[in-house]
Amino acid sequence: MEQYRKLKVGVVCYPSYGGSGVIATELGSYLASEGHEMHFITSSQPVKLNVFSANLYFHEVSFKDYPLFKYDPYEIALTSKIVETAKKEKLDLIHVHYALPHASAAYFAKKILESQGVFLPIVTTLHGTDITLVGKDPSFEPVITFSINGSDTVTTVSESLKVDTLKHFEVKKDVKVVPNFVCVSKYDEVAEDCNKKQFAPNGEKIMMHISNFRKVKRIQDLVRSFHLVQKEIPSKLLLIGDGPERVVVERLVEELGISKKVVFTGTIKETETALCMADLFMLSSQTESFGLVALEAMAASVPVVCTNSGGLSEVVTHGETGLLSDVGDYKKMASNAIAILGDAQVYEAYQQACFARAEEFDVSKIAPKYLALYYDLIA
Ligand code: GMT
Repeated sequence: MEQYRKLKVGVVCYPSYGGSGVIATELGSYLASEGHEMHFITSSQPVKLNVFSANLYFHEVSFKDYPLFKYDPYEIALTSKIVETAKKEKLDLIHVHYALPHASAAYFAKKILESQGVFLPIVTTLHGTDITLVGKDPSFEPVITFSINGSDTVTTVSESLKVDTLKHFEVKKDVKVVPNFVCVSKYDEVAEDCNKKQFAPNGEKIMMHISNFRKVKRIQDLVRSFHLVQKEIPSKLLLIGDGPERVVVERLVEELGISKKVVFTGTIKETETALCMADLFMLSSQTESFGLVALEAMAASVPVVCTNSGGLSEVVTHGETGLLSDVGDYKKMASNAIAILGDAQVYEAYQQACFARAEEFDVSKIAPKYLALYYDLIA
């Protein structure tokens, strides 16, 4: 029966660190473990992809450099690779994560395949910055609008991102919301060999932030919050990740005289190995379509202090799993952090609520929603 047939799915995503690539890889890995063939078509091997697992395949997009090219013709190479892989592997459909340039490449590939009598339906998942930051730039907007409308199924990772998508683009499609997810069992497994003492030898509270250190994260705000918190509660701040804003943040840490209490670790591969050390997670973003890392923190039973921007309030329940405040209000973030960390009983209630809420977003509950969309599409 069509409904139970194992599928062959092409997956296009950014292979580097970042929520959209993580979601694509985790979804692919989960569906592969359920017996579906998952074919990743990416510029390099996605950081979390284990190609030695059954049913997971990696098809590298590569192209020859030529002196005439000022810019790499990546989108063309990706289109060709989708066409080649779809025919060779007999893909049932292609799922692209992030509109730019994945949805447009998929549409182009679909049209090429159509001319050869091959049908390849497209699922496009919009992740956030492809809509809220880069996507609405006039230099990209017409292509994004066209490729969203050219996709057979369009999903967003939150209600908030759906609203933004409909606001910024003339979308004629029904946009479905499929929230992001975590594999909660992963967070249970590592908790035991967690070396918190390395950073907090005197029992200090560990406040943590993990991101790509881009401007949109407003890391300076959370550093200023920490500056206030550490005056009241013995604490350390672990800043994990790397990116364009790191130098600016390092300078601010110096200026505030808190260098001994702030640790920059650089990029890590698995967030669970860090989150098991955290007492509180901080996210001060200007906008966040979902805030996957906040959900990961909750899966590790870590309460979240964050801004109330974008889809964060769909993930973090104010007063239960964390506290939200306006973008830029770092003093409120500090008082929120103190409110959670300062009372052991309150803290424990937050911790329990975090894990319970994260379980609602377990991969086993969310991945079937994508699978149902796939089956609808090929029916
Ligand atoms: O936050 C980023 O800059 C990375 C970006 C990405 O493409 O990975 O994150 C977006 O997608 C994530 C996964 O769906 C969401 O959890 C993030 O909230 C979203 N980032 C923004 O909206 C700023």
